[in-house]
Amino acid sequence: MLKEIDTFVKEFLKISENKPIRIISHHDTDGITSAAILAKTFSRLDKKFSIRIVKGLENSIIKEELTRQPAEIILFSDLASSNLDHFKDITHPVFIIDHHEIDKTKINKNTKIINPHLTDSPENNQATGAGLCYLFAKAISSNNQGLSSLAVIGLIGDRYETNLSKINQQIIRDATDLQIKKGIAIYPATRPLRRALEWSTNPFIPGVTGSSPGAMEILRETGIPYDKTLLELSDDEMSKLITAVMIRRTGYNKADDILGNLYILKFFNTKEDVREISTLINACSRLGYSDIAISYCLESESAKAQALDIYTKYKQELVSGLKVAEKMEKIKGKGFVILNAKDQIKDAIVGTICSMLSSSPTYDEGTILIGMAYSEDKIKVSARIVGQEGRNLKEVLEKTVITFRGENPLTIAEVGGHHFAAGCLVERDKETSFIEVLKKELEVEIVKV
Ligand SMILES: [Mn+2]
Repeated sequence: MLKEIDTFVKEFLKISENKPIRIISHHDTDGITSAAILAKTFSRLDKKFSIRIVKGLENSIIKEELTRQPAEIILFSDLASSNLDHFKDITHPVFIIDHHEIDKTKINKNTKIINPHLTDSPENNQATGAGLCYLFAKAISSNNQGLSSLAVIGLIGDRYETNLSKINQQIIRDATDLQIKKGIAIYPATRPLRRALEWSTNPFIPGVTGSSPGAMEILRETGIPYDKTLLELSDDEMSKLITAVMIRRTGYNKADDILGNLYILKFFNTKEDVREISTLINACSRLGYSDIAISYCLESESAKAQALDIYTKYKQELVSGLKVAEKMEKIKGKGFVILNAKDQIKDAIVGTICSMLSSSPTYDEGTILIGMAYSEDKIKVSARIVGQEGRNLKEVLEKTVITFRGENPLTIAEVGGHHFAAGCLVERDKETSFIEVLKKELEVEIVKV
């Protein structure tokens, strides 16, 4: 793949000579770190550029961005592989650095793409958007090797660490500031455990998450000093802690999920847990502060202060949101649960809350969890499934919306997502009628199974 990247770089530099670059990237951690790597690379080259971060590539966005051609050079990162239809008739090249599924037959001569799926060894070349942007940067200049830290953050953000391809191993080797330690996936590994445990929402530890006495208790029980960090634990302490957490999580669906490597990176000149950095970036971006997230990636001190502020509020929202969700009265049916949080849970986190609940032992495998939260004059609907098997959630919501549209022809409702996680927005004044249709759809689906 490195050869393909070299060719791509040459072409890109030639075409973008004397022209500003328009970077369009995805709003998750991988997309943000991708954009940050590109930004740093272009500023080192003294090139003019601008950045747009998007949640998804809607038709209108692509159309709007393409009008910048030919004055600007368009470069997509961590997205666009599935939007090739839109580039069918373009007369100027667009550049894409992405790792998502791609339909080779739709590539034309003006779409220049780096994508592991297009190489002769997709397995070995498996990488994240940020990883590919890093390789792009390194092909431009070996001085960019330090940007491998951002690639590692993207890697953790997209959960690629469990199965490291050859290319990913190489990126990790390049990151000389990175330290890896075997352990339990509680983060941050660099802060006192009494705090890290209390704030651990992923994994969720019953009786400990959100409870200061609960966090103290588990440490007392294992004989670990309260202020020790995960990183400082001896092997013996680490295994005691793992056992204690596992006992509390008995019955959880993905029990072995809690084991994993700790990734510690020197960032802003201090040791930071990469999982924490990744969550922080994701939180800022999802809450609408992608500019702060990118500046944070580029180690701006003022952005760091703002980012930490946003992140603290985000964590408080999560912990209180989980408590609200636990206590809340739910609409329960056979194989499904609807949590209509109204304005008690923020729309930006209702999906995350559902994901967390979907790994709790409270519900049977295959149960569909639907979270609903007000989002101004709309309602955000998020669907998750408990465990690894069950019905296609995108289809469930799509069918619901079709029926709902029958009764409300003017609805704005549109479904996004995939098999295991889907969502939609619906008008707030149609709350009751939407829930009725949704319930019917969930019940119908059960009968069919
Ligand atoms: Mn990605």
